Amino acid sequence: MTENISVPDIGDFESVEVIEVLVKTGDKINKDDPIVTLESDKSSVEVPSPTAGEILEMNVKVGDKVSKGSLLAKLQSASSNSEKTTKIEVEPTKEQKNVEKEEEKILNNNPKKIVEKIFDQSFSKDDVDPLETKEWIESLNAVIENDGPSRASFLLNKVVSQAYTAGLVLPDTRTTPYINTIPPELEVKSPGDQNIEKKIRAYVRWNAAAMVVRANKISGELGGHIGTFASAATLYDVGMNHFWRAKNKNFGGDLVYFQGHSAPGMYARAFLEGRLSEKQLNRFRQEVDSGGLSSYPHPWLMPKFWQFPTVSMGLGPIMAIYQARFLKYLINRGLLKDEGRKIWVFLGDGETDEPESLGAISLAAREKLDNLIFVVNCNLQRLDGPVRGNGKIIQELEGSFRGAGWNVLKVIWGSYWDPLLKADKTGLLMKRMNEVVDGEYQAMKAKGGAYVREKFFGRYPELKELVSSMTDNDIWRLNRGGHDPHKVYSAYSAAMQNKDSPTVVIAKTVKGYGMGKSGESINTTHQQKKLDEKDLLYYRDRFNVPLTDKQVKNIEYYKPAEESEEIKYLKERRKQLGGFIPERSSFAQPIKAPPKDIFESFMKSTGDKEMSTTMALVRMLTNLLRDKNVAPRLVPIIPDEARTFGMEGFFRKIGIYAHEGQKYEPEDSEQLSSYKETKSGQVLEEGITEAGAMSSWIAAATAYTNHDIEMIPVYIFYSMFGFQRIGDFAWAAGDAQARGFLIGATAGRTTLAGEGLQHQDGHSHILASMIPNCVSYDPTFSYEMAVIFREGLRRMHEKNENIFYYITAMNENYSHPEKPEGADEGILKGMYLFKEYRNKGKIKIQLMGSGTILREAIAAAKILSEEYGVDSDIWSVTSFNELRKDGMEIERRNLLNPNNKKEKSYVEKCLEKRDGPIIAVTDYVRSFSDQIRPYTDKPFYSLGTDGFGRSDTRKNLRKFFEVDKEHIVAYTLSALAKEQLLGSDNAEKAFKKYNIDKKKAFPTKL
Ligand SMILES: Cc1ncc(C[n+]2csc(CCOP(=O)(O)OP(=O)(O)O)c2C)c(N)n1
Ligand SMILES: [Mg+2]
Repeated sequence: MTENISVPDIGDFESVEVIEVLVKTGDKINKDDPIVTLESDKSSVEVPSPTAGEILEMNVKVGDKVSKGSLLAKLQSASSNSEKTTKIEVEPTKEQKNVEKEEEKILNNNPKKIVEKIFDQSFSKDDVDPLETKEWIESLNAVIENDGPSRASFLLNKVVSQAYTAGLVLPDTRTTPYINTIPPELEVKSPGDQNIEKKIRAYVRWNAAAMVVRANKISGELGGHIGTFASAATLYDVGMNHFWRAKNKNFGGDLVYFQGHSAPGMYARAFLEGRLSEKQLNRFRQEVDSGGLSSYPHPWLMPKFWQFPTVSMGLGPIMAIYQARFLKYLINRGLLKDEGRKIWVFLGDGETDEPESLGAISLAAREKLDNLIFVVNCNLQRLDGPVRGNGKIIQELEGSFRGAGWNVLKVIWGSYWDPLLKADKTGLLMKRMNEVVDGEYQAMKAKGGAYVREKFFGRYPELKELVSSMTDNDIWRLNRGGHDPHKVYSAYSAAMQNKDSPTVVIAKTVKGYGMGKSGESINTTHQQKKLDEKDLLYYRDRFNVPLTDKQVKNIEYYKPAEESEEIKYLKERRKQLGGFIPERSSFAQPIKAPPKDIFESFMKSTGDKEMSTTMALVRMLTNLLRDKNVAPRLVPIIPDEARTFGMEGFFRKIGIYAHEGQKYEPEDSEQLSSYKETKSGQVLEEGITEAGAMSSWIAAATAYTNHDIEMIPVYIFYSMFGFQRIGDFAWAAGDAQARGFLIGATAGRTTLAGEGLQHQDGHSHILASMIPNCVSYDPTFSYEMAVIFREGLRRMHEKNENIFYYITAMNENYSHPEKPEGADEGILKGMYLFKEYRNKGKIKIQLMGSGTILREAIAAAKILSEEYGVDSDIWSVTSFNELRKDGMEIERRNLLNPNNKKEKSYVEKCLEKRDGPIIAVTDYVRSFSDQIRPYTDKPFYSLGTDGFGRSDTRKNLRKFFEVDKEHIVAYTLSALAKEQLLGSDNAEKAFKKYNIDKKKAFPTKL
């Protein structure tokens, strides 16, 4: 059957140009293969074939203008029942009618267990009819006993629903009582040997503290922390012994984000495992000569050990959420197999104050990230004092996480409390637990058993009686959940089983646990890094570390013999779990860079056709999606700006990632660029969260090490909301050795015209330049963009260099010239000669420009030549930042080798045979171009956009910031006068001619 392929609905566009014809007569094509590419003034989009078949006739050629309905080609279709392109596969929604059955089914999924009559003792003094209450409770207990907890939960839910229907006001259910979520009867017991584990934990604790104390004997400058790991040791130990599976040839590995300042504990364990030597421990925080251990988790400094930089608080949690999401993305796209890997994240309770820590928790629940487990170590303290002295951080966090849809497991009380809770027939113990605030809980742990008896139990006579047979020491031993390996094991085990939601384990601990007077639960614990002899002896005794007094005084490490049961046990546990953690490695295969022809069209002139560099980049990406090696690995990431950048064509072409597919028919389903969400979607459409988008980018940019698959993330954002907004993430990305592209779009202080002060970026390149492994460019023309992008692919993804690219792209439309012969090398190094004026030949200047302002420089050069007889060499500077790096390195080499012949920087080499002063103009602050001043002895004048932006037309803005062609001409003439190469009257006349107001204040003051 012959079918016509016509232009589908392309939205509001009429008469758009055909810029590529991708098939020819006789070609056999598949459904959805692109036929042509259309380009409006804002975006380009491919038209896919609605069906498979053979092309009989092409009805358009490059340059034709088409509209909706225009005939593109005729096709002999392969099958008669071809589908319409716009048909959306709507995944079935959950049956609404059967909600009740569904609910019951879910609830019944819980294993039927014998449950203690957990409600039978509690009653309230406010109870007006205790008998009636008793009856209710007995009915509930009967159901639990006879039909199981699931049925009981179901009935209670029904009762609660009924209560709401009847208009009753029920208590706030964001939080549960201040007790463990898992009752003792439902705890899963650890299979480990508790005696050995306790010893191992004691040695790890000791060695961690000893390492910090030793470093501070060398110099107090070195710093370090003891109290944090001391509070978290059990939380880590249980994970290390029983849960965290390492990466090996059979398994991808769990990913653990360690809390930054608990690093000493990880080193101490690695020492017992034989992975780190005593010599290395002695070099804690002394990294300058190689072989030291980094202060915190820094993959850049310990690339075979640490995986995730976490110490800038808040970054770890959000990066981990997007890591867990990205893992699901890779699985849903068929790039990784689902092995049930988990992402574990450790964070401090104080750290949860960071907006980033909790800022994305609703995404984790929405995306059903059951591969994600947070462990919040609630030692109730941060650096200066209590986290919530007047409240309860655990309850607050429970409310936030439950509200967001997480599975919350509170681990508040240790096993020693179990008999007390059981014995309390009054309900007062739980009441007291609920009413005490964190400031008091902290003080109790600092002040001993007698104090607890008085302040905690002493509040109610019944409670005082409850503990009357206990000594003060017994009371002191009543432990917190986070220090009880049984409770921790049970919570981790439940977290591993949880389905369809992320889990948070909220564990209560004591900061500086075991440090006694020197730092247990006191406000100064965080900064304690020097223990004197007395403190050390106390610490040894507290954990029974088998060291003599002399060894303690020498602050020796303790490591039992290789054949000891402890070391054998510890190694066996790790062997069972597949290897060591943390460990960083990569077995990813490089991606072959695409053939040159993918970029070839960008090397030619666009003629009269105008476009922005953003559009050129989007076209490049569209072409790359046709390369079989590159296409599947591209991860376009956009924070709700696809339409701004003309990328809406990607929606339908490669789909937007949505773990649940698309449950609705989009409003624009008939259109070519309709909003298509799909489970295998490639685009990460992040919504309005730069921090989230950047976290996704980091996950993708480090997939080569975390998942052994090289990915090519391209994150496109408003350049002003890039480095300025998420600079700390970019720094962490450098540390993590991310590989990928960051595209600062709508860049340039005067190029983004109407959006005004908060949007106009004149400094992102300066911020980017501060990250050592970030390579940055400010290209003007599409061929520059193509050369830079191609090289980025080659360096990062084929040659696996640990660098990432920042490229600015603009939204100003203009025509692009052909690439000058031999320009490639200069484009990549940072500057090349774009054009020379040799008309009159008397006076010469070196004119440099970047981004769209290069075009002002080009226009100024023409005026200078034609009207003032001033010749120029015009340099397109693609990267002042790269030129600066080269200059600094050469200058240093020259200084180090005073006897050698002076080496020339690349800037010097370009300019040495050229005459005249330099005028450098950019759409960025002057310090951007000023960076290369030291590398030339020519007079140097820079023009830039220092100051706050404002909305206006590009023309007015460039006039305001004095970077338009008129200012370039006038300032150049003035510079030539200063250099005594030209009379000053020329400049004065130009100031008049161009109405340049000399009295106007410097733009930074306006
Ligand atoms: C973004 C950021 N701000 C400040 C710090 C400095 N800092 C390091 S630890 C700490 C207190 C941490 O308290 P918490 O999160 O409760 O951890 P704990 O040591 O109690 O486990 C602070 C303020 C940091 N590392 N990162
Ligand atoms: Mg804390």
